[in-house]
Amino acid sequence: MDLTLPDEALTSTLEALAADVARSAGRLVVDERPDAVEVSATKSSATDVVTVMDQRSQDHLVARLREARPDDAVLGEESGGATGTSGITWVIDPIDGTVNYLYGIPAYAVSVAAVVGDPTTAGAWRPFAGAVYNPVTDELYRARSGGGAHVVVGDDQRRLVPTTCSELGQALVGTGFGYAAQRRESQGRLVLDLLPQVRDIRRIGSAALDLCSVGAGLLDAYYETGLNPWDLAAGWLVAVEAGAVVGGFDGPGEALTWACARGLAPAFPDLVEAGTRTHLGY
Ligand code: LIP
Repeated sequence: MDLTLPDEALTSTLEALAADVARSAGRLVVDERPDAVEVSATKSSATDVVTVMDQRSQDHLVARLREARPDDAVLGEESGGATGTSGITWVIDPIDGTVNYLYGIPAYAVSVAAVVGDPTTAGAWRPFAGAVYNPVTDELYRARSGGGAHVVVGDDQRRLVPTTCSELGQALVGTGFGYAAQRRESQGRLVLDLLPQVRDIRRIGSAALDLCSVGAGLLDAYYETGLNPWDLAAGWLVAVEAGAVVGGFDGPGEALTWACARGLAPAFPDLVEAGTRTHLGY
């Protein structure tokens, strides 16, 4: 699989495009949020919901990306992507943290990443430009390969730096749970194993924001099983470009995605990989 990255000029242009469209879709989902957000459909289970605004945000992103980059493919969480010929695919989550959006919990984001390779196969792709935008806090996380990672809030831009945590017992760890009850039971058993060995657990509800939080030093580590490429694409790049370590069994993917401060590797990945094998049978 050819994972050669575009040159610096194009990478920089596509980072700016990712930031711009993530921000405009984020404004849409906040400014036009219905007073009573309704569930328009369910997917893998009765609690895996889609709202009208998830689809509107995706339609907005696809239209903007197709207009700017007609030869690129688009892979999104909701219906309506696009095929392409350029070798570049946009991997988009129109609202990551949909349940938080439904309940009005201010921890959801629009996630947009340009990648090379096949994003449907773990280990066969990598992001090179991307942005994660929380429209409630107005925090825009952005990154490109070799360019570092930054957070923009209003007119302020700050370079992201992970924590210097190097002791598992001191680690504040983020994680998440799937939409299927049986998977949640297994994930719960894994948390039971971890809890006595780390500082504490945080369940924010958005993998994209969790990964950016490791890059920003708001969490020391994060892991989750069952993620889709759109949940992790841009956050993966932000965490790596900030200087954190990110991985999984064959790279970040559905089987397992983890991220941590450099000082916590290999202790943290070894712990969550062993726990995932034990409780989730990988
Ligand atoms: C969510 C992820 C989160 C996970 C949730 C859900 P969605 O994505 O960001 O980490 O725990 O189960 O998958 O469905 O809101 O795009």
